[in-house]
Amino acid sequence: MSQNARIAHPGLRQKVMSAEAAAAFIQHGDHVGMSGFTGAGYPKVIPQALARQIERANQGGNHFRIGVWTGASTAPELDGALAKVGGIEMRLPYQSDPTCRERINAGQMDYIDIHLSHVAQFVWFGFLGKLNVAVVEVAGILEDGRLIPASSVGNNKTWLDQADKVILEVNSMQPLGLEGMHDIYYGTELPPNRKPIPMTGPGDRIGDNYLRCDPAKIVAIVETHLPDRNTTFTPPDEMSQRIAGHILEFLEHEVKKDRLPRELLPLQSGVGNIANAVLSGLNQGPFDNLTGYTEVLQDGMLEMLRSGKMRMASATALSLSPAAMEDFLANIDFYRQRIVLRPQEISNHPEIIRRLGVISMNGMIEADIYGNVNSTHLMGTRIMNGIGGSGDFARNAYLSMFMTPSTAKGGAISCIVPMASHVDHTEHDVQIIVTEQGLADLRGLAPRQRASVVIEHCAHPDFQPALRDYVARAERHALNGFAGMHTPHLLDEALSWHSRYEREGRMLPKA
Ligand code: 0RQ
Repeated sequence: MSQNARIAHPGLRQKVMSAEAAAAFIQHGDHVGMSGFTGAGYPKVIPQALARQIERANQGGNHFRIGVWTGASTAPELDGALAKVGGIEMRLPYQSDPTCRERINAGQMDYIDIHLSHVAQFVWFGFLGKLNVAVVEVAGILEDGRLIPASSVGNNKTWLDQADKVILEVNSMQPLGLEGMHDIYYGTELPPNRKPIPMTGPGDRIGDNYLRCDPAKIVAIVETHLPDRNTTFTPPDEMSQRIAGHILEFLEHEVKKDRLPRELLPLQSGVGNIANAVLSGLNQGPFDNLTGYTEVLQDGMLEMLRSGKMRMASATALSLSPAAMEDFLANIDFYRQRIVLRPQEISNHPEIIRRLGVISMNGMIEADIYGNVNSTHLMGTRIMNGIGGSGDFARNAYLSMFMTPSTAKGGAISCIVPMASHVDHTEHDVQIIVTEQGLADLRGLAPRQRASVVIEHCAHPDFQPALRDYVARAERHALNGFAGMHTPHLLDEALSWHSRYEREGRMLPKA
């Protein structure tokens, strides 16, 4: 029996076993709900033990594959390990693992890209079938069986509730100071019995500090002492600083126009270096008393909390570099007063995002001249990561911004194109597009006005003449009676930039 003080429930101490023994509870064909969100709070040893079992079974001629459902992206120990042995039949939702990406794009693994706020309710509704097993990392187990959540909450509440069998990893490297930082809301009902979610400010606490799970369902517990992924961010470069500069200038303008209060509105910021740089910019900017209502809390937001620029942040996961993690651990009591970690069905809830009036800032792959945004597919067919929570926020935000460098692959690709090769966020959900060239404010503009603003403010000068020429010819084509003037296009040519890139490695012909 384990003497681990983090497992205070006497009955559950009897369930401690090796990762190999725990993984053996997972069968071929199972749907497995795993914890983990942007490299935080994912199980670290059971997926690897399972991968070894899958590899052995498949070498023996069996066909052992499972469905993997998570909060969002995890790490090499989970997605990477299972994908490498071909153990994932179907993966959902957001992922960012190179091996998963390769297998999905090679047609060897299915992937369903679901809005992050939809995942839990799809499971409650029964839309995805039965959840067989939950594998969830926690920081500890109380004497009464309640669970101290780890560095992410994600869909854990739903996995623990819906799965037939539960396996826990109790990770003693997850700081016990996390206790009290979480807010697990248990008031969600199914339609037609839903009630308003009683939250009016980003820091409101409306739930419990702990996750609940029927101890009778817990079949195995594995003890670990391992760190989260803790990716390092590149320091803001000139490109991301220019993008951040345009956003800051725009926000100041909105305050002057009385369309935003001086302390702005709650900020949501997506994954990656540009998002992080924008927050660093805001940390040096003129605004004080800011708040965050986001899904993933990266270094930039932690810095703002530390400096006092931001007074409160709500998220579903921490995604910190090793240096930021050190600061977080050293000052965990300070941060517990200022951070609330919630289930992703709440951090990304359309009702709350709309009510709070969130300012949403996410990265994109490309935008077209009319303001449709592609966040997920390279050249229209190859998945990069997934839509994540960008759609939850963009459609419901007070202000929805998308940002990207104006070109990619050394200038061979324009990120402003005649027609997006895949659309995640339609022209109806996108208000502001930002590149290092400038910012296009599309609010209140009709499609042809939008095209002009996007090309003149955001496109790289190397691509502006070709984009202007495309629009001029598309309008002539429409005026000659061959197409509509609402969103003029040359349909045979609209995606020719992408197909030329696929053939020749560049979007425009050689001059
Ligand atoms: O490929 O590494 O081979 O060169 O795409 O590009 O510039 O590294 O992008 O890290 O800022 O991420 C949209 C993917 C941007 C991210 C996306 C190539 C480029 C490179 C990646 P290489 P960068 P970033 C909150 C919200 C969706 C989810 C979301 C994302 C690679 O922001 O996943 O917002 N967003 N969630 O060279 C072809 C183009 C390209 C291109 C770039 N136009 N065409 N290739 N690349 N532009 C978080 C969660 O929801 C969890």
